[in-house]
Amino acid sequence: MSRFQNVIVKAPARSYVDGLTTSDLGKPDYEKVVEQHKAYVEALKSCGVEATELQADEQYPDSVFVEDPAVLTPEFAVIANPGAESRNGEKDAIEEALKNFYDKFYHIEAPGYLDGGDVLQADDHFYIGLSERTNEEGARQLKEIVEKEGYKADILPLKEFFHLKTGIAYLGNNNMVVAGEFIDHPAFADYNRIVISKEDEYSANCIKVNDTVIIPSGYPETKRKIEEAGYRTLELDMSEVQKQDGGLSCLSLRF
Ligand code: CIR
Repeated sequence: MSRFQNVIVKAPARSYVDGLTTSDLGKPDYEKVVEQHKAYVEALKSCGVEATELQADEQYPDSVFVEDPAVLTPEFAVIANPGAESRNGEKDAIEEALKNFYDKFYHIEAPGYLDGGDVLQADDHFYIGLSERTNEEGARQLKEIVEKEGYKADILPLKEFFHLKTGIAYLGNNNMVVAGEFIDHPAFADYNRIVISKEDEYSANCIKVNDTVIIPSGYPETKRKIEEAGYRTLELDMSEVQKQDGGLSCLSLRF
């Protein structure tokens, strides 16, 4: 798994508290999400990356979730076409920011829709989830782009998870963290699976940043399993992010 040198993050707007959510965890506390976001950015920096911190954008309540408007590889950037109408315009600011780092861009075009949260890269293989946000045409376009660039790609219809990466994370060295519908999914049968129980499902959305796996706090079993697999872990309180259906991966683009 290649090392990351950069991340892009975006500060939460005050309008964050009115963003999209399906959770019944209550309204997030703005001051608290600002603190949690700062801790997140500090944690990323402590893993050895440079952080580009974009200003909050009140017009887009969910724009803190920068993972969704783009898919990045070391060689090229794909500007996604986010499937939620209220989020679609987020892609413009992300493309602008990425121009400082990339020369080669692809775009997912309507009638194709795709959220970056539905895309998992494991070495030279992309897994693309079909969800409420990513349709077959969007997934097909991404598959065509990455295959043209020499990667492999599989499209997987999701049964329960909101986004593909809600329930799965790749740690490198063939180690895959899996929960729910992915535990026995044939697409992941050849990986060393680190299985997350139903009650700890939220912690399946973790991120490996260089030598550290960042996990949400409050999941001692997940921490133990990941450390047993040989990784150093770092825990972050994600309560206000979880309330808006977000997780650790959603809050940054890492490249
Ligand atoms: C949304 O519904 O779009 C946001 N409230 C949450 C997006 C989370 N992103 C992700 O899982 N990649």
